[in-house]
Amino acid sequence: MIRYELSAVSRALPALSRAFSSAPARHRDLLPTTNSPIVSKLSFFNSVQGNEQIPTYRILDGVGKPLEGAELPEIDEKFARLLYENMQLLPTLDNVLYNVQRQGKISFYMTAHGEEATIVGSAAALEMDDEVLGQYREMGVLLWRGFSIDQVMAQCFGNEEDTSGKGRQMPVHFSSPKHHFHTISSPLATQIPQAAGVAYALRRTPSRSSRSISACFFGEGAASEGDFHAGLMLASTIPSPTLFIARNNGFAISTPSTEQYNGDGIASRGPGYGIDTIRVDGNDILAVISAVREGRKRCFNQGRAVLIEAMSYRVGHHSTSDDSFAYRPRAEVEDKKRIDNPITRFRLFMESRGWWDADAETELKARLKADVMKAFKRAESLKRCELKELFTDVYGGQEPWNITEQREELTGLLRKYGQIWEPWRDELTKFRNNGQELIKEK
Ligand SMILES: Cc1ncc(C[n+]2csc(CCOP(=O)(O)OP(=O)(O)O)c2C)c(N)n1
Ligand SMILES: [Mg+2]
Repeated sequence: MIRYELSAVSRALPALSRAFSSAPARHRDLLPTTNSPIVSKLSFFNSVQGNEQIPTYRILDGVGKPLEGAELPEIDEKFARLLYENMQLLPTLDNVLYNVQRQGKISFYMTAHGEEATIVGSAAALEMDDEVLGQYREMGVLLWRGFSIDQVMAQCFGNEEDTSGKGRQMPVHFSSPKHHFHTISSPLATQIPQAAGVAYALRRTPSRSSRSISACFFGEGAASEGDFHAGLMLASTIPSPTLFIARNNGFAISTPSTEQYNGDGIASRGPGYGIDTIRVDGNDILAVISAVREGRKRCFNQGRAVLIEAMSYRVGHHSTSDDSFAYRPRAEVEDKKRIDNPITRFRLFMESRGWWDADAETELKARLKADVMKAFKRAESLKRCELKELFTDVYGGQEPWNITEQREELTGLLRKYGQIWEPWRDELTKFRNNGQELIKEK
């Protein structure tokens, strides 16, 4: 389906050895531990593509027109609408929740502005029960799988409907076993070796081995962590069907990607681990779908890891704790928003097929906004979990001594000050049963 660029990197290595083989004094001998051809010409190399950069696979141009010769993934009007609706839902939720954080109603938030095609396209190309290990910007995968707007709100508000963490996780640190979405954890790159382990477990589980892969999302900044190398090493040598999806959005908070590597992005590292690799235009949802579908297939066929580097630009601030205009020009961001907008590109494609028009756009935006506002108002009115939940199921099995000690200390303080000290009295009203179950506990 993907005719040329997909195997570009894997094909580059034979090309390199051909280059060496044309050297004048080539000997046929082999060293004991490698099949590497022996040459007598002193020559260093620093690229997997001769002297060129790894190409970027793309189907749609900047105005949503298919490139000449590009093969479109299988897609009909219904599926296209679903993709578009999911892409539009992300900024709708992001805009509301970003402002809700600014009003002090939630503690933190992270948007996915500019990465909608990478996230929704990947989600759409995976099977619903592929195990997903995300970094933190992948809420769109959950939404694609049926996680509701109410559930998003419950997690961000940490209210009593937050079944994933009972309000004990930071906002956007989602978790949903039902949706095969593993818990997001803040320390960067921890999900990368974990994903290799998950894939290994899948391979060893007969009911899953020929059906599911693990898909691991991470930023190009996280790829600077040692865990990136540990994860790729594991998934390529053990081996295990892990689809690594690097979201290269140009920044790790304020550090531009140019300061994070001296090589050719993240993709150049794949061949070092002997795994099939592709770089894809992360703002082209059709290219992302084709690359992820093919990458997933290769995970099965070869039983080992595949690496995809999706190129985009982080249009939003890193998080609500960041002001990106302190380290990048406002004009650059405005340009990227306009020129390479993943949502606009796909909308233009849909319009060219007669699948979308201005009326559909107006209707969708109004509907999504109304749905998000309704869920926000509802979430805001709900109580938090009963306070005693703070100490339940932190660990499996019997409650360890340190949790018992902390629970008893809080209970004692609440009995003493809970009703007489105003800040605590007010705070307790936000919990279900006003935290009384914990206070009454023996
Ligand atoms: C081990 C570790 N180091 C540093 C941080 C602080 N930190 C949080 S996000 C981030 C940037 C990550 O950038 P990237 O992986 O490119 O993802 P993006 O935010 O661009 O999606 C940093 C440095 C952290 N959470 N964990
Ligand atoms: Mg980044």
